[in-house]
Amino acid sequence: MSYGHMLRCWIFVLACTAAFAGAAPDRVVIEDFEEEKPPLSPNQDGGTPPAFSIADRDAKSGKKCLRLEYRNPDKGYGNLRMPVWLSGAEEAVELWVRREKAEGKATLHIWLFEEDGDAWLSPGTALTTLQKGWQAVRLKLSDFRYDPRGDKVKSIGSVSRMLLGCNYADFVIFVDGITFVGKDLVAGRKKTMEEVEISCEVDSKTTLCSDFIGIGAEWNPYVWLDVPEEHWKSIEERIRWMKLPAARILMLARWCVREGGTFDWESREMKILYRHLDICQKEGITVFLTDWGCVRDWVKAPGIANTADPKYAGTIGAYLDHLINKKGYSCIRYFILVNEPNCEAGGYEDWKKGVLNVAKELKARKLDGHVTIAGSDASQVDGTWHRNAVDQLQGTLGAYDLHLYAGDGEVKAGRLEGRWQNLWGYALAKDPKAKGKRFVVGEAGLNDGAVHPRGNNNIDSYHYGIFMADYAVQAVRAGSHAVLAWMLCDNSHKGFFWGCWSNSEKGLELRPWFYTWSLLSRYIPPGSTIHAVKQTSSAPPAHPAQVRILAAKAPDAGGKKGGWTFCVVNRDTRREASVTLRVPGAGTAKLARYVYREKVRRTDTRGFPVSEATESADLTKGHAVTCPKNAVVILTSVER
Ligand SMILES: [Ca+2]
Ligand SMILES: [Ca+2]
Repeated sequence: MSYGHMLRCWIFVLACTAAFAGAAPDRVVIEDFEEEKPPLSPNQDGGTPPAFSIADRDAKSGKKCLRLEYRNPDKGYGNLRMPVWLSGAEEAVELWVRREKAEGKATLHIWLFEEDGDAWLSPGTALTTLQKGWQAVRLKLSDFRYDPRGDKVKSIGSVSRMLLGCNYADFVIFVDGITFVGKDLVAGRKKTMEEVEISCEVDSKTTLCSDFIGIGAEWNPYVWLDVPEEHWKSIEERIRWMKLPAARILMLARWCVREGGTFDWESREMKILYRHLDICQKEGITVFLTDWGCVRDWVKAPGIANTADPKYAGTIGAYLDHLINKKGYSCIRYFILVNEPNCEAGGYEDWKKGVLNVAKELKARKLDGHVTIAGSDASQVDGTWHRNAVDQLQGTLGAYDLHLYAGDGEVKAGRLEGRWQNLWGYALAKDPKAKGKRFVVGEAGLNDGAVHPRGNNNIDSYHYGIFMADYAVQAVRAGSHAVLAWMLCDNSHKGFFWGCWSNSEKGLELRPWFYTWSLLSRYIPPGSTIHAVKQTSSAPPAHPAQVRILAAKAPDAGGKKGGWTFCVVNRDTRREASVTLRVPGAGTAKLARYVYREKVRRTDTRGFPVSEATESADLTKGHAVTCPKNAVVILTSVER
């Protein structure tokens, strides 16, 4: 064959390849190990990850490659992690591997982990069987085994990390050119990175919740820590700026009841409680007063045997009478018997008896028209307690409340909304009067990183502000009338780190999540109506938009039409969202725009959020707003 003929053949082959280019899979190198610092870190999973370094000779692609030196521990594994993302078009992972040495059963695995912890495991590559020199290892995603370790819902599009998994025996290998392969992969990955366009139509006829109470917080009396006067002033200023609509407040019978059933209304603890209630009364804050219980050692009160003891209800009746009638705290609108009674009341029957006893007391004292009993207040939405409370105490409970510290995976995936819908839905189905009752998330927080009851290791993170906004949006869209964060201020308990700000010893420092929580607290006033939002998005189905929107209409007041507040939560960490908000018939509005993003957030000298702009919006036509990736935008025409 002449050289010319060979060349013609090659041209023919290239032409054919070009003609069938649509059928040839794309290849995208996701890591070539050309940087001094590879994006790898030990995976904290109890194994012993390999030592790794960048080798700057004999690379397969580019100039450098990765060297792994693995010493197999007794546990038989060690993993390195690196961030990756999938567009849905990936069909295989390829990598180059060159063996320096490998013992016996030495094996390399590739793991793909979803954000919620579900995993996908590749077939193993037995390193001793590899030929000498660089070898291509091709792993088809369809051969990966699904390992349900997270929420047990397959969503390969949410994969956020890859592990280089080392197993069974010592080895030293070089790795280069980790590549995804797939049909139309380049276009798919490009599409996945593009800004998502979301069109939202607020359905002003469909009401998800009316007569809203508000986004509030737990604010327990400062009986365990001394708070300097200037800090009291700052705290009051913050509460006032937040227009805090609702607070759940701890109360103990032992603070006022004495041996023989007498009362001391001027005890140190009661005086501190009054100070909190004074502020609530002055600021118009709805109080959920919670008698924390009488069973556990630190809450036991003289003369009270257990939750079912009529003396317990008698004491509660006496102090409510004192607080409301004598002291004038009409802000106490709800009473909760025992914090998380599923854990702290001494059993369901005792608690049920206790609730009925308290109801009788309130009636006898003519307080039943003023104070509503809320319950069950069970922790982690204990379904049995909730259902029993609905079934057996619906004639007594005027509001339903439950606690839930949610996992970030559940919230990010948008499943929290359905969970609250189901819980409130049970009450709506079984209690004919539930439509007129309020549904309250009595304690809301993040479970990941929680050190119950003291704090959460993520509380200082930027992410906490995203999580809590997303939690609130979903819980409210599910029909909750109030979402109370655990908690407002670290001064409430010694050594706690759960608040919107740290305790006085640590300088009362505002945490990032104060930003979103305070805006939701301030701009969704009591009496608001929450509307359904019809959302359509340009995102590909394999990579749905992780954007949630809350639309709240404030009540008309003083002859003025109530404004709108929109909260847009973008959980997508790669894509901005361009959101067009439309409210048919709403006309124009001046919308102040607040943006919670990681790098820059506008605040005043006190640390309170400041809007980035105020824009004239034609809501009837549609108003477009960009929400950065992994951020929250709050738009409001509510004036407060
Ligand atoms: Ca390389
Ligand atoms: Ca999953």
